Amino acid sequence: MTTEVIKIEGMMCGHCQANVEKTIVAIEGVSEVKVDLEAKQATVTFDPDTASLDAIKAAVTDVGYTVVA
Ligand SMILES: [Cu+2]
Repeated sequence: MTTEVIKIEGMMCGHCQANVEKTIVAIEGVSEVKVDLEAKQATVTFDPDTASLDAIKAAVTDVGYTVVA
């Protein structure tokens, strides 16, 4: 398991936060995700053999948010 922090722009409210969490946790290999609205970041724990950081970032982008790091 590895834990990465992703910086996300565009989350305005609790709905956005829940949307991003739901999107990331649905990815195979992801075991835990915590989205901090104030800090504009998601802390994601995943199995790097199954999920990739690129795939997680792409999924966040797909639902309409901007991954900045
Ligand atoms: Cu929102």
